[in-house]
Amino acid sequence: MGCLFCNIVAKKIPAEIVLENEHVLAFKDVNPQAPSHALVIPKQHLTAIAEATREHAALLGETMLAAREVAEKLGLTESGYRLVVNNGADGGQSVFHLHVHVLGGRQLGWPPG
Ligand code: DGP
Repeated sequence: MGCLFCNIVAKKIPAEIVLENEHVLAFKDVNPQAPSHALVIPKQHLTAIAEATREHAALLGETMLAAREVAEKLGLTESGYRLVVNNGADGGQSVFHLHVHVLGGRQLGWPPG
């Protein structure tokens, strides 16, 4: 079956797409933790931020800029939002294709649970 998020990029698994360009895809999280919750992923498979090297610098930049654009599209720029990257077991990562969570639409707590 391969990687779940690679299958979403390949449109083999449906998702509610918020933004797509040459480098990244953004779609609504299937299990939202806030009124607005989207995921931004590089189309190129990268397991986790822990696996990133300088070679991925441009791709990571594209992913972060896309997260900013997604937040704007979701109407979160004025009220504020949070970008989250979970890494590994203690970080709570459950899908091993790098993704940036874009969360907003309510007051978010700190520190996270
Ligand atoms: P993380 O725990 O940081 O690895 O987040 C993975 C997120 O992916 C989690 O919030 C739920 C979401 N997710 C898992 N499977 C699917 C899916 O098939 N479609 C969509 N849209 N989101 C998914």
